[in-house]
Amino acid sequence: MNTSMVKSKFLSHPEDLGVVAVGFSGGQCKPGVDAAPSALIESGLLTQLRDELNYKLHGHDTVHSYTDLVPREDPPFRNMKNPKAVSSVTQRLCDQVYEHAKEGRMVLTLGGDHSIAIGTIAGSAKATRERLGREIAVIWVDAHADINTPETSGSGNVHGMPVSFLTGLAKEEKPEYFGWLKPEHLISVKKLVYIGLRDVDPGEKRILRENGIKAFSMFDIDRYGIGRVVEMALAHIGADTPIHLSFDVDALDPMWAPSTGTPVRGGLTLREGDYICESVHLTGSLVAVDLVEVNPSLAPEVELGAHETVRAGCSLVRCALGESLL
Ligand SMILES: [Mn+2]
Repeated sequence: MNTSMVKSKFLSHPEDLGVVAVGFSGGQCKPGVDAAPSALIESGLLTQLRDELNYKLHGHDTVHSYTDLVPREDPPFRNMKNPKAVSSVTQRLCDQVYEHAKEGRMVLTLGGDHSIAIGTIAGSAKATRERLGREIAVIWVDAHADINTPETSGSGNVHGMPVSFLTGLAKEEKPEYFGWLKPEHLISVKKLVYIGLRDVDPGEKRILRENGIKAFSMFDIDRYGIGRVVEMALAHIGADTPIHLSFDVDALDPMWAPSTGTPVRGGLTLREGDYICESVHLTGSLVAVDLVEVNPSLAPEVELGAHETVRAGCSLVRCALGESLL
């Protein structure tokens, strides 16, 4: 048993934690984010989850690099960079997450860039449909909406597109370019909630508006406070829905998490980030967590920036998995 007093509503083995460490950075152009899982593990995250939160870990002894899946030639397709690599890595990751989730375990994925959420969310959506006959909700905590389609994206980096593929707003038939995503892998735009947005492209603003997607930006957090925002986000999802939390460390202000590929000022404090994770844990509805975009090699001008970012990431994960202050 873990020490948390919260009873899980949807996991048959809530004390079992499937860990998938994803050393992959192909969804964007800056090397280093693939080193995050090792840095998080070396700083003691998994030991803490085992010894302090009493989880029984599964799959934690390997950091996956997926080098066998990265083709020598991978030219852009529909404006996407490294499309074949990202497609096949996320497809494999989908299977990995699915294998844990179908056993009724909590699943923790350590990224990696945010493109990997295509795989993690697809895997947990499929397993939850099969196991419980339910759709999952997704809480996407991020400075960015990551909902560009290949056509609206300026950069072509797939880490800015995962939500459009997961909601079916972006479609592709060819299996080697995300055509492996089937209806059982997808999520509803109605069960998607953003928290922390502050750098949203014009095309993405249109997509959010046209699809009525619930999004709480930093403006809303300033206006209502983090407590009320999380309450409204959870009310939107509804009490009887399994939750997949996808947390991009760039949601935090660069003051707390400078070592990330696309930092944006004016973000969440570490406590606000922890609070989101603590609150989601308290619902008892959490079935999976992603922590992404920690890049220990990027820490411009900030002494110990990488160390601080890794520490912040560990804190977020521990809070989501049941650590409490008292
Ligand atoms: Mn992101």
